[in-house]
Amino acid sequence: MNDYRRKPYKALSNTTTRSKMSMCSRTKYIWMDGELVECGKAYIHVMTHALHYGTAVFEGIRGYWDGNNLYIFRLRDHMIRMINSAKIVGLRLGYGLEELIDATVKTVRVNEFQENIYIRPIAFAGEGSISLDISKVPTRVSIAAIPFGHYLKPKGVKVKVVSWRRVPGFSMPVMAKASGIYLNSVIALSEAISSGYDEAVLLDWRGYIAEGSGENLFIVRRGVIYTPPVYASILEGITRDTVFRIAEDLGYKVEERDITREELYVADEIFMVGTAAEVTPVIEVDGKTIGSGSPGPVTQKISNYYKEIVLNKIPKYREWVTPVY
Ligand code: PY5
Repeated sequence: MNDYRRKPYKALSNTTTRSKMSMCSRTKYIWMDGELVECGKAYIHVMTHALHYGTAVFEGIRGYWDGNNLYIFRLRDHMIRMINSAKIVGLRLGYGLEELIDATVKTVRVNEFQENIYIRPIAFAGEGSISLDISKVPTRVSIAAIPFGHYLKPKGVKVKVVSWRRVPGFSMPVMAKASGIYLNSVIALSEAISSGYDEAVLLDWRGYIAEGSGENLFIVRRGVIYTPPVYASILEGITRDTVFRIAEDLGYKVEERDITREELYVADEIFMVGTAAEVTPVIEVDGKTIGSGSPGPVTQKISNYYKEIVLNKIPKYREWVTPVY
C-alpha cells in the first residue's frame, strides 16, 4: 500500500532540503507580498484562510522563449482578470494593475529563464482569523514562475463528459478565477482519469456543454466554429478570446451558442483552449471517435497561428506580448 502521508514536517524544515524539492530546482525566486524571496523559503502558515476555505483568486500565464527572448502572453489581460476576480470575491488586493505587471516581469527576469514558462500569480486570504468574514484577514499576494512544457497531449486528447456538472453562476461566481471553484474541476478531472480518459468535459446546470476542467471548448461543424456562451457557467477564457481573433483573421465564422452533448459526438472537429492547454485537439468523446480521429484542419490552422502570435511573429498582436529581456 502506498503511504501517501507527507513525511514529518521536521524532515523538510531546513532550507537546503526544501530548495532541493522539484518546485525549486529551476525557480530561484518567488515574489511574495512585495519582495523577492528564495523559492525554498516561499512558505505560508497552515492557518492560512485560503487553505481552509478556498478564498483566493489566481491566474495562469505563459511565457514563450524563442531562442533570444522570453515573451509573456497577454500579461495585462490576465492581471485585469485577476483584479476583477478579486473584486467579485471581495478580496482587497492592495496592488494596482501596473504594480502586478511590473512585479511579474521582475520575477521572471530575476530567475533568468531561457525556456517556456508558466506564471502563477495568486492573491489569497492570509492568516489571523478562522471567521468566514474575509475582511478580517489580510490579503497576501505571490507570483511564482516555473519552466513548463505541454499540459495536455498536443496530438489530441480523449475526453469524458463527466457526471459532475460545472457549478452554476447562481451558486458560485464562475466568472472569477477563484480557487474554491477549482474543487469542481478537480473532482471532474479525477472522474475522467479514473475512467481511463485524459480530460473531463463538464455540462452546465441546464445540461448544455460548459467547458473542460481547465479549458474552454470549441467544436467545428460544416465549416462553422461554435463555442458555449459565458452564461453556460464557463470561465471567460483569454485564450478563447484569442481564438475569436484568430478565427476572424483566418476567415472562419464563430458562433457563441449552447452546444448539446450529442453535437460533440457528431462534430467534425473539437478542440480545447486555455493558457496551459493552448490549442489542444480532442480526438475522442465518451469512446466515440471525432472526425477522422486525428487533429482536423481547422484545429491545426488555429493552433499554428496561435503559436506564431505567442512568439511575437504577428506584428498586429505585438501589444499582447511582453518581452522580458
Ligand atoms: N476554463 C477553466 C475552468 C480554466 O481553468 C481555464 C484556465 C480556462 C477555462 C481557460 O482560460 P484562459 O484561456 O484564460 O487560460 N485554466 C488555467 C490555465 O492556466 C489552469 C489550468 C490548470 O490554463
